[in-house]
Amino acid sequence: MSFCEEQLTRVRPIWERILDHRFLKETRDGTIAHETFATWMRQDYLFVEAAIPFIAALMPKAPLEHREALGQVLPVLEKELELFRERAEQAGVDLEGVEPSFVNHAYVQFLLASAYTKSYAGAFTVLYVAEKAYYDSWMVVRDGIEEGSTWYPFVENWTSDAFRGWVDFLQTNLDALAESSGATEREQMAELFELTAKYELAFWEMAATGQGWPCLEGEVT
Ligand code: MP5
Repeated sequence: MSFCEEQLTRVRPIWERILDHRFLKETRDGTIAHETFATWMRQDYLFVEAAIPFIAALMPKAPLEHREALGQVLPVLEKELELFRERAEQAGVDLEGVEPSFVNHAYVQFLLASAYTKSYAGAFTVLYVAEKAYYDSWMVVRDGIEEGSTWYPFVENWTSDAFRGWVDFLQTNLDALAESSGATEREQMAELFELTAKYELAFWEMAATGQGWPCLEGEVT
């Protein structure tokens, strides 16, 4: 069994909760409240903004053969931000002046800390899990959402052949990195794998509940 298969099996209880999350099912079924989807949009816009420096911070550690692929992702992420702005305008969602929620803030700090303080293989693990979680999550939504939905362009973005190809690239290369890592390194990768899966679950929950910061609900934007 490859590293990714082994880890996806190990974290299956978390993964199942991600795929079963009401945010995804309600978006698929067209019953999601406009404000709930808007919360996800505002928070994920900040997350994607932070994903750009995360990828950039991986660059100095990346093996030469990964550089081109990582470099090509940066303009893709800029386009993704454009998609958020375009959809926000269409749906009357204000993306200005948004503060990250507690979960979003923690997740972004974790992303950046992985890039700066962990090995390349460790940070690459975080990248793979975040992207794989989005691919699998939006595939759940695709399986039922009406193509005329205002939110459909997000489905297209993360279930496209191009995105699937990117996730496949990450999986193949994460398996290769794990193959050439020692036991201690693999253990760290496994820990980062699980943590990222937990953050992904927490992110959907945050979007669905609109939870900001503990004990400060309503006092922050
Ligand atoms: C992604 C995302 C996918 N946009 N948001 C979360 C919470 N997890 C994963 O990353 P990308 O860079 O938008 O493809």
